[in-house]
Amino acid sequence: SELELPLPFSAAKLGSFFQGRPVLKNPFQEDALLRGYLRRHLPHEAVFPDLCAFGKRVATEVDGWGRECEITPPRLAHFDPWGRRVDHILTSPAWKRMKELSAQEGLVSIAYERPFGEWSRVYQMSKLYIFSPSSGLYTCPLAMTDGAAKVIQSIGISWPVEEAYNRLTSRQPEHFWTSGQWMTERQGGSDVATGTETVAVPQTDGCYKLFGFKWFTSASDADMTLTLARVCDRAGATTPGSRGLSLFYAEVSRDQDGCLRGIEVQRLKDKLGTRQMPTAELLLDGLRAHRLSEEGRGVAAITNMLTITRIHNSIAAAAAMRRVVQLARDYATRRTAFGKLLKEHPLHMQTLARMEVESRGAFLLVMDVCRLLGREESGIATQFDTHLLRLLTPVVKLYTAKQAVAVVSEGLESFGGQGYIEDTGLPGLLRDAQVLSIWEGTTNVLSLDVLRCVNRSSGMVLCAYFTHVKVNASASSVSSLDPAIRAVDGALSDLEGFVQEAATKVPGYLELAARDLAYSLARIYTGALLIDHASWKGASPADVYAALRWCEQDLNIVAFNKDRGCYNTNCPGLDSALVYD
Ligand code: UCC
Ligand code: FAD
Repeated sequence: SELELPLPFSAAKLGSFFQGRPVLKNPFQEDALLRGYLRRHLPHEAVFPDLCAFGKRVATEVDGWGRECEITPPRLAHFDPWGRRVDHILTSPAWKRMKELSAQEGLVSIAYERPFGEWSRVYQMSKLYIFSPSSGLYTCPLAMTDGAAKVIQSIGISWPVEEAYNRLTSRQPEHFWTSGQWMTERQGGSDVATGTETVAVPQTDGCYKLFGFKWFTSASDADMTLTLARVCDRAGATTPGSRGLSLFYAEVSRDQDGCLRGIEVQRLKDKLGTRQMPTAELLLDGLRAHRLSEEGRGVAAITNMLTITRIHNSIAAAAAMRRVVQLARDYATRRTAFGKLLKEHPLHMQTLARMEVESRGAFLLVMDVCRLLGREESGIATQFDTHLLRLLTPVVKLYTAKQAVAVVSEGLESFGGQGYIEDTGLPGLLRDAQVLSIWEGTTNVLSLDVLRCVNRSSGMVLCAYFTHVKVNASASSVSSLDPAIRAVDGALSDLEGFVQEAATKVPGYLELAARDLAYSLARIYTGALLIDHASWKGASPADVYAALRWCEQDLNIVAFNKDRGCYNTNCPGLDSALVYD
């Protein structure tokens, strides 16, 4: 009868196949390049156990909090039950746990305690790199917190910012503070000099009251902020442009009724991504503040913060790429199509290998900038290092941000339709990557910053760059790297020729070339770093292969060349070995 038929579908039976999900394993143990890089440069015994334990915690505990931050976004309560304007930003318990964890793990403080001297930044950023994709965007307030501590340190840790500095760099959760960075106003986020309307009215006690409208303020639940405003004279007049801007420090505090002092939270932004984090529009209505810079030196004073936050941004970009590759390669061991696992399809593995090569390049580039920052902060940087750090900071930020959008997008595709499904947690990776090229300076603004530092140094930063790349790429004695070395040499000569020729052109020529120049600087430098790493005695065959592939896929501008090594018959095996290294 009908009742006896073995029907596979019914209300109680949905079919027997359920796809296994990609599993997040310990991101430290899963990352051959990170471990290799640290073994090479930071062989302190304490580092590996700490990163390994932290990686385990991230995979088993913190990643779940990150997800909770995404699905429980912050809300703004303008009024208390009795109608009083309070502007409470209500965040999830997971977001608050991220703050505690950040203090305990020293995610900011390591940079200031400097337990490993010049390598302390590399250590700190390695932790952030492991944490970032699981952090529910908590790395955003941490970036600004680190930047604020850096600004305070650079101007001198004394009243009125001594306590703030101690709190920003504290390991005690109940003592730890985060900072905001309020620069953008309605008329300009890039062109801060023209766009800033906020005025600072001097008070008789030496403080100021700020009046203005800050159009984007991320992590608006911060405990303090650094911000820009124009000091006005007795007649209310201010100086226009960059020369009128000063840097201010303000605490975000509440009165005994719970009302914010001197600030109204106008609304929270409705954003494509970064939804875990409250980004607000703030009316500054008499916010009490202290001037930290000389009058008119606000932009120059806040650039220390920009350097730090741009490096954090690059870490977040590299980490997003690493995470999507880790998940994609795991998924490729679980998903079958056309009779075999995805990892057995050569073209799929080639796709993942290309993502892996981009991730490796980004990692080495950003870690090299952290290395330079660490040298500068330990007082051992040469003039050469300082030039490189200045040039590479905008370069690494702009380039890795673009890579992250491309790699994470490709990564979503590697899960097929599931990559597009919200509660897998995967789409959020792409949404969050998209902001990396916008905030902290757009691609064009940073490309122009590259030109700015080239011009201000009378070309010395480029001299440092060319010398460094030549030394890195030519020191290799590994013969299998020869094609990569030739590619870097060739690209470098082309670039040198271009720069010399550009100097003879009409004004405006270099401005139009700025983005392409910045991309070339990033690609060539990264090629040299991959070669250098692959030449290290502890390097793996995958390191050599990655260097060759980068120089082929990122330095050969020819779109389709039948001689390309990546189509050789031995490649599928090498691609797989690289992806699962
Ligand atoms: O977006 C934001 C927060 C988002 C959340 C944080 C996330 C972090 C990562 C998280 C990962 C998940 S905060 C807003 C960020 N806004 C920007 O980045 C602004 C973009 N615009 C620029 O970068 C512009 O280039 C300006 C505003 C910095 C400069 O414009 P001006 O007014 O045209 O500047 P000038 O006149 O050329 O430069 C003024 C001074 C000069 O020094 P002096 O006066 O001594 O000659 C410059 O050399 O500042 C110096 N300067 C710099 N110094 C300018 N830029 C730099 C620099 N990058 N480094 C060192
Ligand atoms: P615009 O300057 O109007 O840029 C528009 C376009 O013009 C861009 O493509 C840009 O590249 C291009 N452009 C501009 N100038 C030039 C030029 N000279 N040559 C060529 N091209 C040019 N800001 C803060 O201060 N604090 C925060 O906490 C903060 N959080 C943010 C959070 C989020 C989620 C977002 C999206 C933004 C945040 N911002 C914050 C603002 C951010 O820093 C700015 O949006 C960004 O700097 C760009 O400024 P803008 O929006 O005014 O763009």
